[in-house]
Amino acid sequence: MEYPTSNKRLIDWVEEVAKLARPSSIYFCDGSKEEFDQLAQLLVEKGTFRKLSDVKRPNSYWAHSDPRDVARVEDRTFICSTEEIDAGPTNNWRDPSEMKQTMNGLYAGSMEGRTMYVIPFSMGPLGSPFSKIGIQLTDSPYVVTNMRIMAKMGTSVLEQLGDDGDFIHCIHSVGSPLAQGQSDVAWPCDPDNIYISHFPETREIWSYGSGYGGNALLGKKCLALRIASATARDEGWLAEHMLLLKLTSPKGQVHYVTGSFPSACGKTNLAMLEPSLEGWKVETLGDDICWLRLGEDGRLYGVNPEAGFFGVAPGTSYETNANAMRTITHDTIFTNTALTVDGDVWWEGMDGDRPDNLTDWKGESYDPTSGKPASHPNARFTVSAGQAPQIAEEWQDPAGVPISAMLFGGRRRSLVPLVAESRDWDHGVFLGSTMASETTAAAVGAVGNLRRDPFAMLPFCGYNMGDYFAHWLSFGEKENVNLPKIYMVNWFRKDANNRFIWPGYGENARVLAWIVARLEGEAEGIEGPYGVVPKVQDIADDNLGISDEQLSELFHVDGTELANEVDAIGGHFDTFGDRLPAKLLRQLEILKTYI
Ligand code: OXD
Ligand code: MN
Repeated sequence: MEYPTSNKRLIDWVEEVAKLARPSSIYFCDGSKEEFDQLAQLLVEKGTFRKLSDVKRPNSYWAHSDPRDVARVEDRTFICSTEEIDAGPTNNWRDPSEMKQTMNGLYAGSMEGRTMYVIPFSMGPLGSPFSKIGIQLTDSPYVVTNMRIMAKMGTSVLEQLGDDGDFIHCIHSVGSPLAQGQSDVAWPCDPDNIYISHFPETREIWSYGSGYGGNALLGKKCLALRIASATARDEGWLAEHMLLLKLTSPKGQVHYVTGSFPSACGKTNLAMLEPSLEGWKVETLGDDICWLRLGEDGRLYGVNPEAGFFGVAPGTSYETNANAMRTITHDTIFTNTALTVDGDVWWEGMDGDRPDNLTDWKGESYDPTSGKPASHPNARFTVSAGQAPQIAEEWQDPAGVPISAMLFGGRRRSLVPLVAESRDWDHGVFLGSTMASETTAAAVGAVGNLRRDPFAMLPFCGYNMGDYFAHWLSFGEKENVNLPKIYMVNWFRKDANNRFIWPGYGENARVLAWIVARLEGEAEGIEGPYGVVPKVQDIADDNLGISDEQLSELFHVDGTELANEVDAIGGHFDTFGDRLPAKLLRQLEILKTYI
């Protein structure tokens, strides 16, 4: 066959995988709009895609998955380092050669009757020192269409790779070969045999059995977080589960801010915030992943390595996230939402009443009396970031943007203040390493229901998390650096009646405004166990409608609860054994002095 590249490493590998998986043809993706349209048409013919109404949602498609293939599968996600200790206590470990043997068995003939697509893609702006090139081989045209939105892909990436460039090898098969004459299903997969395997030492990703989201779009969680975090440790940078936004004050002060939040803590909403405060502006650079490098001036520079948003649809409305709603009015792929009779999409939490005669996310006629939601709670939209009205113009700057502040957050009904500025870098890293979030909003009895999710990276760190903490601390040990300030935030404090005290959403701009005032040396604060917190008058005014008593509750740290937290952190730290940096234990000792 004729290849559109003379990169021998690439050609040899494509041929090797084809020999094993035995696709009926091989196709190199050029990344063009025509190619996308042709694949979308093919998916419509196969029944995977339904084209939405060109009046309601131009150039958009609806898909629904196999009900057994709806989300990332953490228990089927593996870090395959030579030594188990290098994967650490938070990851599933497998020996690399054993895993390859198992998966070679699964890949044998797994693409029969299908086309193997070759997707050259770049995470990060093409040619930027931040960027990494990957090649994904996949037998899923659904994946190709989503990858075209989520990453830079196609001919320009092949050109960048050149004749001898190296790349991250990514193999993906849905694991559903077709015998001759066998007709296909709309969502092929092999849900009983899913493997999402990472080989950080050889920078490879092997995925089998799932066609969905982070399991199958290998540039995202697999490459840009798990493999990139390990690469970043070796190369001296950071690959983080962070949003990236640009904040402009009424005085014209510009600050770039990142935020790490576990899932279901409003990360996409914050990235796309419409401030409630007059004169403030928020623009988006990224909603999920940020790569950070030190610049020559000693500041930390960030880029969003992705090109699109793969956002959760349910709960998204003009009220909660108007910018997201404006972004997805056209050229969007929806997966596992409900479908309306007039060819539009719908989900729980969308503005207005639920329309009649919906098709649910399983493709069946929806019965409103069933008590079940019409859209899957993890239903998604895939949309190009470039079409977001609030995208910052510099979002693809190859040099990245200098970060002023980093927010670490979680869902905590008590204890953790609305906002606190860490005392120094080590304290900030301590706050990140002890981040926790309540698994469900309805859970009672705080401590027992908490999941520790350090830096919101629990499912995404590609190596031993103790070493990851040490890597973060190492930035504070460098000379001539001017690192961002780290803030802990918590929008989710509740009162005695179990009601949220803080209104959140657009009002979170008040917290951002206080942070800018701190950065500019314009606000004082009060020192406490979590660092410096605002004076309440600096965060609230009469427009907010929260009593002074409630406001002070947002910052109250109860001694008994703090003592319990210190014990819980001790237990959390113990799991890392001798890989836990001593500096973090020192920080725990400091926290104890506040009990
Ligand atoms: C995501 C996640 O999909 O964090 O972004 O699960
Ligand atoms: Mn995420």
